[in-house]
Amino acid sequence: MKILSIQSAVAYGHVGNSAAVFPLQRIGVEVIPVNTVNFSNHTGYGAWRGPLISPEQVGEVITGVEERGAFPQIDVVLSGYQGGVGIGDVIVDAVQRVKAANPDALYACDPVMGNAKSGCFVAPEIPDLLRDRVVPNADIITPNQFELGFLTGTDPASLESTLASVELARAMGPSVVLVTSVERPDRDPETIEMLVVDDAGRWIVQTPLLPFKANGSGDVTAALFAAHYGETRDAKLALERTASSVFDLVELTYRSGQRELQLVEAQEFYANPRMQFTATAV
Ligand code: PXL
Repeated sequence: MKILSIQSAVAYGHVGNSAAVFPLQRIGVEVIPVNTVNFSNHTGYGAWRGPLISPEQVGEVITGVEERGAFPQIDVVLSGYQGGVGIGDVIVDAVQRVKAANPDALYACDPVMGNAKSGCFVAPEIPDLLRDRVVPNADIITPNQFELGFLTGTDPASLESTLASVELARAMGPSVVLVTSVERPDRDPETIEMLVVDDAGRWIVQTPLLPFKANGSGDVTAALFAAHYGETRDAKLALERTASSVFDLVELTYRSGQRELQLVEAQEFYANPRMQFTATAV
């Protein structure tokens, strides 16, 4: 399995490609990382240094990869946080060129905008760009419930309204929607849920709620799900593997008392997920 991953990179800590690449490599995926920013650290600290990489420069790197003859072997294109406007068009263009070289390739888009707690944490133009130009070209999207609401102009809360919003999102283009944090009002308050819908069915999984949110956990979730789905085309299995690995990663991080994901420490949890959670059909 080969994944072209177009995301941010940070020197200190783990978000974007700096969160996605190692877990993918650890499960045996050959990753081609193309970086869209080169920051010192994630923006959650409120201060950071280092450049955005211009859309032209990102496009140049992708074209160079194409010139090596890599595109026919790419199984999945993965994108996440978009540092600035302009990158979206570069990603869509790369997706179209990869699909021309390999019609079976999938595009997995994590439409990073923000979350219910913090609101929108990307540049104000990004959400419209994701909705109007990027998501319609995706096969897989991995929004949280807040992002799903923005993409579809709805306010999903209950399981029923979340499933309805997912169908609106699927009508925009993607056939696979993973909602990475479902917080329905009637859930067990000690749990958090992830939900996946594809052409074959709809599944939900509960994991214990941890009193803690580590930046980058969504990036690992999107990357592992894209790899497992790309490999198996089995949404239930991909969901269970992803939930298992990400829960153990975040729990290990929580127990460590560190702010940054303990990405390397948790390596066994990606390679051999414990499969401690079973998804149920909904
Ligand atoms: O986790 C998403 C993300 C990606 N890239 C950068 C970020 C963040 C979130 O904080 O700051 C640079």
